[in-house]
Amino acid sequence: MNKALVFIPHKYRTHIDEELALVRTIYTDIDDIIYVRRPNPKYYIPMNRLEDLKNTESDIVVLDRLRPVQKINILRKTGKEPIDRIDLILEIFALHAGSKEAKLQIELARLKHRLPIIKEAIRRAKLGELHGFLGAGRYGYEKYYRMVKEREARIRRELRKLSKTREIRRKKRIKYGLPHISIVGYTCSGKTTLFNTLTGYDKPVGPEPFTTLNPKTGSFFFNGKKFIAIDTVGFIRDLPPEIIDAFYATLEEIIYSDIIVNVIDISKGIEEAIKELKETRKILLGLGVQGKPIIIALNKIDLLETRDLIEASRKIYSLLDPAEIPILISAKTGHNIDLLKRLIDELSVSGDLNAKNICVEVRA
Ligand SMILES: Nc1nc2c(ncn2[C@@H]2O[C@H](COP(=O)(O)OP(=O)(O)OP(=O)(O)O)[C@@H](O)[C@H]2O)c(=O)[nH]1
Ligand SMILES: [Mg+2]
Repeated sequence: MNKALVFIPHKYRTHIDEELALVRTIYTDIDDIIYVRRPNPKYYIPMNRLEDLKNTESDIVVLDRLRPVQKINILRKTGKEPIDRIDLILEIFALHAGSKEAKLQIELARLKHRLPIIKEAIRRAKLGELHGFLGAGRYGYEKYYRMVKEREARIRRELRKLSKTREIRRKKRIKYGLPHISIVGYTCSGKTTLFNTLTGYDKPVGPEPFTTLNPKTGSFFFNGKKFIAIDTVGFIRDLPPEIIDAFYATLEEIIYSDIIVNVIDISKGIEEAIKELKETRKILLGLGVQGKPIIIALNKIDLLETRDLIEASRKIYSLLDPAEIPILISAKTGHNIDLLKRLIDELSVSGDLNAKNICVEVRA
């Protein structure tokens, strides 16, 4: 049984469940949750808590980015290497990675996250301050550093090869002129469920974050035409840049698609749905997605009462940009999926004008 003692920055207090879901994916138990209002520059963790940590059996989890110097200071003080938010996300990714490419991407992100800590260890060891971390003295660290750099270069070479293969496949698909639909959105919003419903696949779905790490392509027919659907890696708030970099290659599929379906879980309430909308927009913009029609698929409507649904959807519709076209669906029950297909079909031929009329038929 693995337990976590969680330090969480005050800024995450409004969506603590989402952050704790990350912890619960790896740990069976949470020992305690401690809010940190003003992180201590040297240790991050408040000084009055540090002494207790020497005796705890739990892992020290800090749901924030720890600077290398803070990590090493905590290690020196408590004898335990803390896990920060990036370590945690990478751990979850490692659990779910199936394809060779995803595994390499994660290993690369882990190495990149580890390098500054090794550098700091080398610096400290030179000053005679640190012995034994990673089982090494100064020369040991330097050797380890070189090994890590060599491994990093090898992984990059392999990834470049894999990315070329994917590019060739993508070009082939595009050559046949089939419309490409990227299914994007927050983690757990129901992207894979929708992908399965559209394509008839049976890809794993699940309530824990980051079930999907391998982008998957499938096809479906509507109106006698073939469409290509692409399932993608979920987004989260404050997606660490290391991870965006690592998954850029897989998220690239989004940039080359004709239509984007942004799946938003509307069952958790308006506030949450608006947050998901804002976060996903930010990430799409960061990826360079512009000028494409975006379908905002408000998902899991089977979990809401009609009255709440009307209220929530009205509120969200009022926030949408002209390029964002809303539709209410249940990926699980299949409700309005034919309507979604019609919408995709319209958008693929005639832009968004006719498509907008379809959205009037909100709920059959
Ligand atoms: N009630 C209900 N549950 C749904 C619906 N769509 C998805 N779910 C559930 O939501 C959870 C997450 O679904 P996934 O399809 O795995 O979500 P995802 O967006 O692919 O998640 P990641 O791959 O982890 O980013 C699962 O437990 C699904 O069964 C829906 O329309 N209604
Ligand atoms: Mg998924």
